[in-house]
Amino acid sequence: MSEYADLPKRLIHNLDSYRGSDLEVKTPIDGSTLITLKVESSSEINLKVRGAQEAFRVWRDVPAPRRGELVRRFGDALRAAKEDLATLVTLECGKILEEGRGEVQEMIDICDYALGISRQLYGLTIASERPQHVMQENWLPLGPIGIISAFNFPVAVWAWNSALALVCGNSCIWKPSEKTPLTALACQSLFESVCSQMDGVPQGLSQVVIGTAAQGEQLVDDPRIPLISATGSTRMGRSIGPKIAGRFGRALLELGGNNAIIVTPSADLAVAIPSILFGSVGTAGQRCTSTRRVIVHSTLIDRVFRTLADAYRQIGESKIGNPMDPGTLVGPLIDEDAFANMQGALDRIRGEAVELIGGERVMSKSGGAYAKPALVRLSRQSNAIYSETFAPLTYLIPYETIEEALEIHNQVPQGLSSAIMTTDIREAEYFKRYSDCGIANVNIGTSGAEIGGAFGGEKETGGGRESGSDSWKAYMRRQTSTTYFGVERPALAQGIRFDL
Ligand code: UN1
Repeated sequence: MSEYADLPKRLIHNLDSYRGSDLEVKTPIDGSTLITLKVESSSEINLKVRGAQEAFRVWRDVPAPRRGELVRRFGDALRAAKEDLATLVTLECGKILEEGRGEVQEMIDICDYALGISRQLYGLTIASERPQHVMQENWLPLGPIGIISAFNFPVAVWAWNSALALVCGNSCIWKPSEKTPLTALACQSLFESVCSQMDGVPQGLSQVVIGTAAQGEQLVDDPRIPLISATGSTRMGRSIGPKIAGRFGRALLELGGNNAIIVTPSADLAVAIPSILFGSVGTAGQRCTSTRRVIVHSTLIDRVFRTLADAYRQIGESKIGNPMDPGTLVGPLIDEDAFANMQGALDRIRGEAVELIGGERVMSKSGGAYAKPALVRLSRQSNAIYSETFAPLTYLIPYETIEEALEIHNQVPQGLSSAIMTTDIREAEYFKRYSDCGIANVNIGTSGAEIGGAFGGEKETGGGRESGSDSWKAYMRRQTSTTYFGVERPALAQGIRFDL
């Protein structure tokens, strides 16, 4: 990857100050080491949290539209750096460049969105039961926000959180995945240069902590951080959730998915097949919204399997490879562990498979973990597929009635994204009512959500909502305020009399 050797240095102004001997950062493209960084010490993190507290005290008093102006400028800086940053995303996490660009676009979009929100941080005025009383809700800044992000969306998910947290008047501390710290440092550099060009922006408004799970846990345990927004596996959520609850902090969790598309007899396959393909093999199956299960009406399952198998064969022949190449659709898995997990999942299901294609290693001399996407046809859903596998691995499961389809659909412990392919309005509405997921699409796949909607899911996905709609409320505290403007002795609520 020597042709990209200067990219990190170009995008990260003070790169040398992060160098060390603790954390080897590799590119999944060929497994070569890009850089070795130092992990931050407990006292360094402590200082950063203190800095974030100080920055918060200044920033919360800056008018929200002015805070929005900073985020707008950051969005403009992202526009200017889009190609470079997208290339670094691809270099560091291995998603194809087209998707790397999409990821940076997602950051730009959320900056635009947050700018608008910066003028809409409003609460309710509520009718009081007492005369000459006014009751209202105030939304106030919360404090330093801890953001823990995953390798698969190394920058966009941070941007969802930080853009909103910043316009809401908070400071941010970001612990990126130890697999993708360079993209985080590049964003940090860009953000700092935008801050330095605007008056009134405090030092330390947004900071990065380089490290592994231990450094993330220090943030999790720190009572000075009122909200931890964490994206990652259900295992990670299960570990940090109780710790945050134990100190009465707030957790915004975006954890594992096990997303399904239901294909009904009335489905238009010209719409369904491309959605299944993108959801299953896009980002090498490493999105939390990736399509893991396709629940197909029994009369169609043969046809759907054949059509998909054909597409998988074409992908296997010429579309797997270096994610920087414009012809590639499927890049590498993040590392050898991910490849081993995929093989483990295939081994567990092999005995139950009616048909199984793909899953083999390709480009074995490349140094990266490249796999053929795998498609597994089952005769029924199996508990072997209840846990999330972050790989291009999709199961086809037959159903007879729409009620049964939803039962199969909701059986897994996760509840992030779901979809139905149908031209029957009754089925579509039935699906939306009974899908237990945070996202339920009709004739659209499970992945690739727009930023304008609230993003997140139920059950083991963690219940958090990020990005659009009213997700900004997670980054603020709600205050109920009742004011009496009369001159008589004020009335008590509930009609209570308390006369001397
Ligand atoms: C993730 O995988 O953590 O909906 C986020 C999508 C993207 C975000 C995925 N917009 O697929």
